[in-house]
Amino acid sequence: VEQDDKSTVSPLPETAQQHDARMQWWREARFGMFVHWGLYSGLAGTWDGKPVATRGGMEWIQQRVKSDTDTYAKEAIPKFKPTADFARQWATLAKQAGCRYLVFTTKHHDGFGLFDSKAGDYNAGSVLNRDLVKEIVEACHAEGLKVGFYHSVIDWHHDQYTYNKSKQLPHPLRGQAYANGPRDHAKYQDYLHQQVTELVSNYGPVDVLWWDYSSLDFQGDQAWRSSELMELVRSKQPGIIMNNRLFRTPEAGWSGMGTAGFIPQLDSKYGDFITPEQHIPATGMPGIDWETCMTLNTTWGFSDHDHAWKSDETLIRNLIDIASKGGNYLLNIGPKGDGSVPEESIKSMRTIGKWMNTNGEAIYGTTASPFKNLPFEGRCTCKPGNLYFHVFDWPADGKLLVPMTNTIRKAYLLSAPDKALTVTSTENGQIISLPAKSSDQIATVVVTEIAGE
Ligand code: JFZ
Repeated sequence: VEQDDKSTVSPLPETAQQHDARMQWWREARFGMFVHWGLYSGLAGTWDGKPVATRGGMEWIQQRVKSDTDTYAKEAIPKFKPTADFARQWATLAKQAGCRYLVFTTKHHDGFGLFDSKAGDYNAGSVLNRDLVKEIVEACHAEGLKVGFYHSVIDWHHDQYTYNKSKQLPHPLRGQAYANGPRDHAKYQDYLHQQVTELVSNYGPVDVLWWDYSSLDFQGDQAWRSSELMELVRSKQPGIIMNNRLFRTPEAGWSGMGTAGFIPQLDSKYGDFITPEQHIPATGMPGIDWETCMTLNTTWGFSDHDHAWKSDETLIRNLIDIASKGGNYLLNIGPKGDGSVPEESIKSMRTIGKWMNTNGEAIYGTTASPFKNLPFEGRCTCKPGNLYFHVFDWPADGKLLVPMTNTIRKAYLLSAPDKALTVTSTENGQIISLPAKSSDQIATVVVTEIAGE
Protein backbone atom coordinates (compact mmCIF):
# COMPACT_ATOMS: atom_id res chain seq x y z
CA VAL A 1 0.00 0.00 0.00
CA GLU A 2 1.29 3.44 -0.90
CA GLN A 3 1.35 5.62 2.19
CA ASP A 4 2.13 8.97 0.74
CA ASP A 5 -0.74 10.80 2.37
CA LYS A 6 0.01 10.52 6.08
CA SER A 7 -3.07 12.41 7.14
CA THR A 8 -5.42 9.66 5.93
CA VAL A 9 -3.39 6.73 7.26
CA SER A 10 -3.59 5.80 10.92
CA PRO A 11 -0.66 3.81 12.24
CA LEU A 12 -1.42 0.26 13.25
CA PRO A 13 -1.62 -0.18 17.01
CA GLU A 14 1.59 -1.44 18.45
CA THR A 15 1.71 -4.97 19.80
CA ALA A 16 2.90 -5.57 23.35
CA GLN A 17 6.02 -7.25 21.92
CA GLN A 18 6.85 -4.26 19.76
CA HIS A 19 6.35 -2.00 22.74
CA ASP A 20 8.60 -4.15 24.93
CA ALA A 21 11.30 -4.12 22.26
CA ARG A 22 11.19 -0.34 22.07
CA MET A 23 11.34 0.00 25.87
CA GLN A 24 14.14 -2.48 26.41
CA TRP A 25 17.18 -0.18 26.60
CA TRP A 26 15.26 2.26 28.81
CA ARG A 27 14.16 -0.45 31.23
CA GLU A 28 17.72 -1.73 31.48
CA ALA A 29 19.28 1.71 31.88
CA ARG A 30 17.75 2.51 35.30
CA PHE A 31 19.78 5.70 35.69
CA GLY A 32 19.77 8.87 33.60
CA MET A 33 20.90 12.46 33.90
CA PHE A 34 18.44 15.32 33.59
CA VAL A 35 19.69 18.79 32.66
CA HIS A 36 17.79 22.04 33.10
CA TRP A 37 19.66 24.77 31.30
CA GLY A 38 18.54 27.88 29.47
CA LEU A 39 18.40 31.68 29.70
CA TYR A 40 17.35 31.44 33.36
CA SER A 41 20.64 29.69 34.22
CA GLY A 42 22.77 32.83 33.93
CA LEU A 43 20.35 34.80 36.11
CA ALA A 44 21.23 32.23 38.79
CA GLY A 45 18.21 32.99 40.96
CA THR A 46 18.91 36.73 41.21
CA TRP A 47 16.69 39.50 39.85
CA ASP A 48 17.26 43.21 40.38
CA GLY A 49 20.21 42.33 42.58
CA LYS A 50 18.04 40.36 44.97
CA PRO A 51 17.66 36.60 45.51
CA VAL A 52 14.34 35.16 44.36
CA ALA A 53 12.79 32.56 46.64
CA THR A 54 13.45 29.09 45.22
CA ARG A 55 9.87 27.85 45.43
CA GLY A 56 9.46 25.36 42.59
CA GLY A 57 12.73 26.06 40.84
CA MET A 58 14.68 28.91 39.31
CA GLU A 59 13.83 27.93 35.74
CA TRP A 60 10.56 29.69 36.69
CA ILE A 61 12.29 32.97 37.54
CA GLN A 62 10.59 34.93 34.75
CA GLN A 63 7.19 33.92 36.10
CA ARG A 64 8.24 34.53 39.72
CA VAL A 65 9.29 38.11 39.02
CA LYS A 66 6.48 38.63 36.47
CA SER A 67 8.78 39.94 33.79
CA ASP A 68 7.72 40.30 30.19
CA THR A 69 9.85 38.48 27.66
CA ASP A 70 11.63 41.54 26.32
CA THR A 71 12.91 42.61 29.74
CA TYR A 72 13.76 39.04 30.72
CA ALA A 73 15.67 38.42 27.50
CA LYS A 74 17.54 41.69 27.85
CA GLU A 75 18.66 40.73 31.37
CA ALA A 76 19.35 37.07 30.71
CA ILE A 77 20.94 36.87 27.26
CA PRO A 78 24.20 38.62 28.21
CA LYS A 79 24.56 36.20 31.14
CA PHE A 80 24.02 33.09 29.01
CA LYS A 81 27.51 32.41 27.65
CA PRO A 82 28.11 28.75 26.88
CA THR A 83 31.78 27.77 26.79
CA ALA A 84 33.09 25.90 23.77
CA ASP A 85 33.13 22.50 25.45
CA PHE A 86 30.29 22.62 27.99
CA ALA A 87 28.47 19.76 26.28
CA ARG A 88 31.46 17.44 26.48
CA GLN A 89 31.73 18.19 30.19
CA TRP A 90 28.10 17.19 30.76
CA ALA A 91 28.44 14.01 28.73
CA THR A 92 31.68 13.04 30.48
CA LEU A 93 30.07 13.64 33.86
CA ALA A 94 26.98 11.59 32.95
CA LYS A 95 29.23 8.77 31.84
CA GLN A 96 31.34 8.96 35.00
CA ALA A 97 28.18 8.90 37.10
CA GLY A 98 27.05 5.71 35.43
CA CYS A 99 24.09 7.27 33.63
CA ARG A 100 23.00 5.51 30.48
CA TYR A 101 21.03 8.44 29.06
CA LEU A 102 20.81 12.19 29.25
CA VAL A 103 17.61 14.25 28.93
CA PHE A 104 18.00 18.01 28.56
CA THR A 105 15.80 21.06 28.02
CA THR A 106 15.51 21.92 24.33
CA LYS A 107 13.07 24.64 25.43
CA HIS A 108 11.70 25.40 28.88
CA HIS A 109 8.58 27.43 29.80
CA ASP A 110 10.33 30.74 29.08
CA GLY A 111 10.20 29.69 25.43
CA PHE A 112 13.89 30.13 24.57
CA GLY A 113 15.05 27.25 22.37
CA LEU A 114 18.57 25.86 22.60
CA PHE A 115 18.43 24.86 18.94
CA ASP A 116 18.57 26.68 15.66
CA SER A 117 14.94 27.04 14.65
CA LYS A 118 13.52 28.35 11.42
CA ALA A 119 10.17 28.84 13.16
CA GLY A 120 11.20 31.93 15.09
CA ASP A 121 14.09 33.96 16.42
CA TYR A 122 13.93 33.29 20.16
CA ASN A 123 16.52 30.56 20.13
CA ALA A 124 20.27 29.93 20.36
CA GLY A 125 20.63 29.76 16.58
CA SER A 126 19.36 33.30 16.11
CA VAL A 127 20.74 34.82 19.29
CA LEU A 128 24.13 33.10 19.75
CA ASN A 129 24.67 31.74 16.28
CA ARG A 130 25.10 28.29 17.82
CA ASP A 131 23.01 25.14 17.74
CA LEU A 132 23.41 24.00 21.33
CA VAL A 133 21.11 21.02 20.81
CA LYS A 134 23.44 19.74 18.11
CA GLU A 135 26.44 20.23 20.38
CA ILE A 136 24.79 18.33 23.22
CA VAL A 137 23.53 15.48 21.04
CA GLU A 138 26.97 15.00 19.52
CA ALA A 139 28.65 15.03 22.92
CA CYS A 140 26.21 12.41 24.23
CA HIS A 141 26.69 10.17 21.23
CA ALA A 142 30.48 10.44 21.58
CA GLU A 143 30.10 8.99 25.10
CA GLY A 144 27.67 6.30 23.97
CA LEU A 145 24.78 7.85 25.89
CA LYS A 146 21.18 7.74 24.71
CA VAL A 147 19.77 11.21 24.42
CA GLY A 148 16.39 12.71 25.27
CA PHE A 149 14.72 16.05 24.64
CA TYR A 150 12.75 17.72 27.41
CA HIS A 151 10.42 20.04 25.53
CA SER A 152 8.04 22.48 27.19
CA VAL A 153 4.70 22.86 25.46
CA ILE A 154 4.04 25.80 27.77
CA ASP A 155 5.57 28.92 26.23
CA TRP A 156 5.48 32.28 28.03
CA HIS A 157 7.17 34.06 25.16
CA HIS A 158 4.98 33.21 22.16
CA ASP A 159 2.60 36.04 21.35
CA GLN A 160 -0.23 33.69 20.39
CA TYR A 161 0.19 31.18 23.24
CA THR A 162 -3.14 31.22 25.03
CA TYR A 163 -3.75 29.91 28.47
CA ASN A 164 -4.97 31.95 31.34
CA LYS A 165 -7.93 30.01 32.65
CA SER A 166 -6.44 29.17 35.98
CA LYS A 167 -4.66 31.54 38.33
CA GLN A 168 -2.28 28.81 39.41
CA LEU A 169 -0.87 28.49 35.95
CA PRO A 170 1.39 30.60 33.86
CA HIS A 171 -0.18 33.56 32.19
CA PRO A 172 1.53 34.47 28.97
CA LEU A 173 4.13 37.07 29.74
CA ARG A 174 4.85 38.41 26.30
CA GLY A 175 5.18 42.22 26.47
CA GLN A 176 2.36 44.54 27.45
CA ALA A 177 1.41 45.18 23.84
CA TYR A 178 0.29 41.58 23.54
CA ALA A 179 -1.15 41.01 26.98
CA ASN A 180 -4.70 41.90 26.20
CA GLY A 181 -4.81 41.61 22.45
CA PRO A 182 -6.66 38.85 20.64
CA ARG A 183 -4.73 35.63 20.49
CA ASP A 184 -4.96 32.68 18.15
CA HIS A 185 -3.71 29.62 19.98
CA ALA A 186 -3.78 27.59 16.73
CA LYS A 187 -0.86 29.73 15.57
CA TYR A 188 1.09 28.74 18.66
CA GLN A 189 0.23 25.08 18.02
CA ASP A 190 1.63 25.40 14.49
CA TYR A 191 4.81 26.89 15.93
CA LEU A 192 5.06 24.10 18.49
CA HIS A 193 4.58 21.43 15.85
CA GLN A 194 7.07 23.07 13.52
CA GLN A 195 9.75 23.26 16.21
CA VAL A 196 9.16 19.67 17.28
CA THR A 197 9.42 18.60 13.62
CA GLU A 198 12.81 20.31 13.48
CA LEU A 199 13.91 18.60 16.68
CA VAL A 200 13.01 15.11 15.50
CA SER A 201 14.35 15.67 11.96
CA ASN A 202 17.67 17.46 12.30
CA TYR A 203 19.64 15.66 15.01
CA GLY A 204 19.70 11.99 14.07
CA PRO A 205 18.15 9.44 16.41
CA VAL A 206 16.41 10.90 19.45
CA ASP A 207 15.72 8.32 22.14
CA VAL A 208 13.31 10.10 24.49
CA LEU A 209 10.82 12.94 24.22
CA TRP A 210 10.02 14.30 27.66
CA TRP A 211 6.99 16.58 27.30
CA ASP A 212 6.17 19.20 29.92
CA TYR A 213 3.29 19.76 30.76
CA SER A 214 -0.52 19.78 30.78
CA SER A 215 -3.04 21.10 33.27
CA LEU A 216 -6.39 19.66 34.18
CA ASP A 217 -8.28 22.23 32.13
CA PHE A 218 -5.72 22.62 29.39
CA GLN A 219 -4.36 19.38 28.04
CA GLY A 220 -4.37 16.81 25.28
CA ASP A 221 -5.64 17.43 21.77
CA GLN A 222 -7.32 20.72 22.64
CA ALA A 223 -4.24 22.30 24.13
CA TRP A 224 -1.40 20.89 22.00
CA ARG A 225 -2.98 18.70 19.30
CA SER A 226 -1.26 16.04 21.34
CA SER A 227 -2.22 12.88 19.41
CA GLU A 228 -1.12 14.45 16.17
CA LEU A 229 2.09 15.69 17.79
CA MET A 230 2.93 12.23 19.12
CA GLU A 231 2.19 10.59 15.77
CA LEU A 232 4.38 13.13 14.06
CA VAL A 233 7.24 12.33 16.40
CA ARG A 234 6.80 8.57 15.99
CA SER A 235 6.68 8.86 12.20
CA LYS A 236 10.15 10.44 12.24
CA GLN A 237 11.56 8.48 15.19
CA PRO A 238 9.83 5.09 15.31
CA GLY A 239 11.88 3.86 18.27
CA ILE A 240 11.38 6.91 20.48
CA ILE A 241 10.03 6.74 24.04
CA MET A 242 7.75 9.52 25.31
CA ASN A 243 6.36 10.46 28.69
CA ASN A 244 2.66 11.12 29.20
CA ARG A 245 2.60 14.82 30.07
CA LEU A 246 0.77 15.88 26.89
CA PHE A 247 -2.38 14.45 28.42
CA ARG A 248 -4.00 14.87 31.79
CA THR A 249 -7.38 13.44 32.68
CA PRO A 250 -9.65 14.68 35.47
CA GLU A 251 -9.29 11.36 37.28
CA ALA A 252 -5.59 12.00 37.49
CA GLY A 253 -5.82 15.10 39.64
CA TRP A 254 -2.80 17.26 40.25
CA SER A 255 -0.56 14.37 41.03
CA GLY A 256 -1.74 12.39 38.01
CA MET A 257 1.40 12.86 36.01
CA GLY A 258 3.26 10.96 38.62
CA THR A 259 0.91 8.22 39.68
CA ALA A 260 -0.49 5.11 38.16
CA GLY A 261 -4.13 4.49 37.55
CA PHE A 262 -4.98 6.76 34.70
CA ILE A 263 -2.68 5.84 31.88
CA PRO A 264 -4.02 2.88 29.92
CA GLN A 265 -1.30 0.39 30.57
CA LEU A 266 -0.27 -0.88 27.18
CA ASP A 267 -1.63 2.00 25.17
CA SER A 268 1.28 4.14 24.13
CA LYS A 269 -1.17 6.68 22.70
CA TYR A 270 -0.79 8.68 25.93
CA GLY A 271 2.87 7.99 26.44
CA ASP A 272 5.22 5.19 27.33
CA PHE A 273 6.09 6.10 30.89
CA ILE A 274 4.95 8.22 33.81
CA THR A 275 7.04 10.72 35.71
CA PRO A 276 6.78 10.89 39.51
CA GLU A 277 8.41 14.18 40.35
CA GLN A 278 10.63 14.74 43.38
CA HIS A 279 9.35 11.59 45.05
CA ILE A 280 9.66 7.83 44.92
CA PRO A 281 6.43 5.83 44.74
CA ALA A 282 5.75 3.73 47.83
CA THR A 283 5.60 0.55 45.76
CA GLY A 284 6.41 -0.58 42.26
CA MET A 285 3.72 -0.52 39.58
CA PRO A 286 3.73 -3.77 37.63
CA GLY A 287 2.92 -3.15 33.98
CA ILE A 288 3.66 0.56 34.17
CA ASP A 289 6.98 2.09 33.26
CA TRP A 290 7.94 4.96 35.53
CA GLU A 291 10.80 7.32 36.08
CA THR A 292 11.33 9.46 39.17
CA CYS A 293 12.91 12.78 38.29
CA MET A 294 14.65 14.62 41.11
CA THR A 295 16.85 17.59 41.85
CA LEU A 296 20.20 17.40 43.68
CA ASN A 297 19.30 20.47 45.74
CA THR A 298 15.78 21.96 45.46
CA THR A 299 15.84 23.74 42.11
CA TRP A 300 15.98 22.38 38.55
CA GLY A 301 17.54 25.49 37.00
CA PHE A 302 20.73 26.89 38.58
CA SER A 303 20.51 29.19 41.59
CA ASP A 304 23.36 30.78 43.53
CA HIS A 305 21.16 30.72 46.62
CA ASP A 306 20.20 27.07 46.92
CA HIS A 307 22.68 25.11 49.01
CA ALA A 308 20.33 22.36 50.19
CA TRP A 309 22.27 19.56 48.55
CA LYS A 310 21.15 15.99 49.11
CA SER A 311 23.72 13.70 50.67
CA ASP A 312 25.49 11.00 48.68
CA GLU A 313 23.83 8.47 50.94
CA THR A 314 20.38 9.78 50.04
CA LEU A 315 21.14 9.80 46.33
CA ILE A 316 22.64 6.33 46.13
CA ARG A 317 19.95 4.81 48.35
CA ASN A 318 17.30 6.53 46.21
CA LEU A 319 18.73 4.92 43.11
CA ILE A 320 18.69 1.53 44.80
CA ASP A 321 15.18 2.04 46.19
CA ILE A 322 13.90 2.99 42.73
CA ALA A 323 15.59 0.02 41.04
CA SER A 324 14.15 -2.28 43.72
CA LYS A 325 10.69 -1.05 42.68
CA GLY A 326 11.35 -1.42 38.97
CA GLY A 327 11.69 2.28 38.11
CA ASN A 328 14.27 4.64 36.62
CA TYR A 329 16.03 7.54 38.33
CA LEU A 330 16.48 10.74 36.32
CA LEU A 331 18.75 12.93 38.41
CA ASN A 332 19.03 16.59 37.56
CA ILE A 333 21.94 18.96 37.20
CA GLY A 334 21.41 22.69 36.71
CA PRO A 335 24.48 24.07 34.94
CA LYS A 336 25.40 27.76 35.24
CA GLY A 337 25.07 30.33 32.47
CA ASP A 338 28.38 29.26 30.94
CA GLY A 339 27.29 25.61 30.95
CA SER A 340 29.62 24.61 33.78
CA VAL A 341 28.23 22.23 36.38
CA PRO A 342 28.20 23.31 40.07
CA GLU A 343 31.06 21.68 42.02
CA GLU A 344 28.67 20.05 44.49
CA SER A 345 26.81 18.36 41.64
CA ILE A 346 30.01 17.11 40.04
CA LYS A 347 31.10 15.63 43.36
CA SER A 348 27.81 13.84 43.97
CA MET A 349 27.56 12.49 40.45
CA ARG A 350 31.12 11.13 40.63
CA THR A 351 30.45 9.52 43.99
CA ILE A 352 27.43 7.75 42.54
CA GLY A 353 29.63 6.70 39.62
CA LYS A 354 32.21 5.21 41.97
CA TRP A 355 29.51 3.18 43.67
CA MET A 356 28.15 2.10 40.28
CA ASN A 357 31.61 1.00 39.12
CA THR A 358 31.54 -1.64 41.82
CA ASN A 359 27.82 -2.28 42.03
CA GLY A 360 26.33 -1.43 38.64
CA GLU A 361 25.65 -5.10 38.00
CA ALA A 362 23.03 -4.90 40.77
CA ILE A 363 21.27 -1.91 39.10
CA TYR A 364 21.51 -2.12 35.29
CA GLY A 365 19.14 -4.58 33.70
CA THR A 366 17.62 -5.61 37.02
CA THR A 367 13.95 -5.95 37.86
CA ALA A 368 11.92 -5.21 40.97
CA SER A 369 12.39 -7.04 44.25
CA PRO A 370 10.23 -10.15 44.73
CA PHE A 371 10.01 -9.38 48.47
CA LYS A 372 7.43 -7.12 50.09
CA ASN A 373 9.63 -6.66 53.12
CA LEU A 374 13.13 -7.60 54.12
CA PRO A 375 14.24 -8.49 57.65
CA PHE A 376 17.09 -5.95 57.45
CA GLU A 377 17.53 -2.33 56.42
CA GLY A 378 18.14 -2.55 52.69
CA ARG A 379 16.69 -3.43 49.29
CA CYS A 380 16.72 -6.24 46.75
CA THR A 381 17.01 -6.24 42.96
CA CYS A 382 17.01 -9.27 40.61
CA LYS A 383 18.24 -10.73 37.40
CA PRO A 384 17.57 -14.23 36.13
CA GLY A 385 19.65 -16.47 38.38
CA ASN A 386 20.74 -13.73 40.78
CA LEU A 387 19.29 -11.84 43.71
CA TYR A 388 21.14 -8.73 44.86
CA PHE A 389 20.74 -7.63 48.47
CA HIS A 390 21.72 -4.00 48.99
CA VAL A 391 22.54 -3.77 52.69
CA PHE A 392 22.14 -0.27 54.18
CA ASP A 393 22.71 -1.11 57.86
CA TRP A 394 25.41 -3.69 58.37
CA PRO A 395 24.24 -6.33 60.90
CA ALA A 396 26.25 -6.06 64.10
CA ASP A 397 26.33 -9.84 64.52
CA GLY A 398 27.54 -10.35 60.95
CA LYS A 399 24.48 -12.42 60.05
CA LEU A 400 22.26 -11.44 57.14
CA LEU A 401 18.92 -13.24 57.05
CA VAL A 402 17.50 -13.57 53.55
CA PRO A 403 13.87 -14.71 53.57
CA MET A 404 13.90 -17.42 50.90
CA THR A 405 14.16 -21.15 50.57
CA ASN A 406 15.81 -21.39 47.13
CA THR A 407 19.12 -23.18 47.06
CA ILE A 408 21.87 -20.61 47.10
CA ARG A 409 24.71 -21.88 44.93
CA LYS A 410 27.03 -19.11 45.88
CA ALA A 411 26.98 -15.90 47.92
CA TYR A 412 29.53 -13.10 47.78
CA LEU A 413 29.96 -9.33 47.97
CA LEU A 414 30.04 -7.47 44.67
CA SER A 415 33.09 -5.69 46.06
CA ALA A 416 34.86 -9.05 46.63
CA PRO A 417 33.40 -11.53 44.13
CA ASP A 418 36.12 -14.14 44.69
CA LYS A 419 35.44 -14.58 48.39
CA ALA A 420 32.54 -17.00 48.88
CA LEU A 421 30.40 -16.32 51.95
CA THR A 422 29.03 -19.12 54.12
CA VAL A 423 25.29 -19.78 53.89
CA THR A 424 23.31 -21.60 56.61
CA SER A 425 19.68 -22.70 56.24
CA THR A 426 17.22 -21.96 59.04
CA GLU A 427 13.45 -22.14 59.50
CA ASN A 428 12.96 -18.47 58.57
CA GLY A 429 15.21 -18.48 55.58
CA GLN A 430 18.94 -18.56 55.09
CA ILE A 431 21.71 -16.79 56.92
CA ILE A 432 24.67 -15.37 55.06
CA SER A 433 27.76 -14.82 57.18
CA LEU A 434 29.19 -11.42 56.41
CA PRO A 435 32.64 -9.97 57.05
CA ALA A 436 32.82 -7.93 60.25
CA LYS A 437 32.86 -4.62 58.39
CA SER A 438 30.91 -3.48 55.38
CA SER A 439 32.91 -2.45 52.33
CA ASP A 440 30.60 0.51 51.76
CA GLN A 441 28.68 2.34 54.48
CA ILE A 442 26.08 3.63 52.05
CA ALA A 443 25.20 0.25 50.57
CA THR A 444 27.07 -3.02 50.25
CA VAL A 445 25.72 -5.50 47.73
CA VAL A 446 25.49 -9.18 48.64
CA VAL A 447 24.90 -11.41 45.62
CA THR A 448 23.16 -14.74 45.86
CA GLU A 449 23.25 -17.09 42.89
CA ILE A 450 20.07 -19.12 42.81
CA ALA A 451 20.07 -22.66 41.47
CA GLY A 452 18.05 -23.46 38.36
CA GLU A 453 16.58 -20.02 37.70
C1 JFZ B 1 7.70 20.82 35.60
C2 JFZ B 1 8.31 22.18 35.33
O1 JFZ B 1 7.36 23.20 35.56
C3 JFZ B 1 9.53 22.37 36.17
O2 JFZ B 1 10.13 23.61 35.91
C4 JFZ B 1 10.51 21.26 35.87
O3 JFZ B 1 10.92 21.33 34.52
C5 JFZ B 1 9.86 19.93 36.15
C6 JFZ B 1 10.74 18.74 35.81
O4 JFZ B 1 8.64 19.79 35.44
O5 JFZ B 1 7.22 20.83 36.91
C7 JFZ B 1 5.99 20.46 37.24
C8 JFZ B 1 5.00 20.31 36.35
C9 JFZ B 1 3.74 19.98 36.80
C10 JFZ B 1 3.51 19.76 38.13
C11 JFZ B 1 4.53 19.88 39.02
C12 JFZ B 1 5.76 20.24 38.58
N1 JFZ B 1 2.25 19.43 38.56
O6 JFZ B 1 1.30 19.47 37.79
O7 JFZ B 1 2.07 19.04 39.73
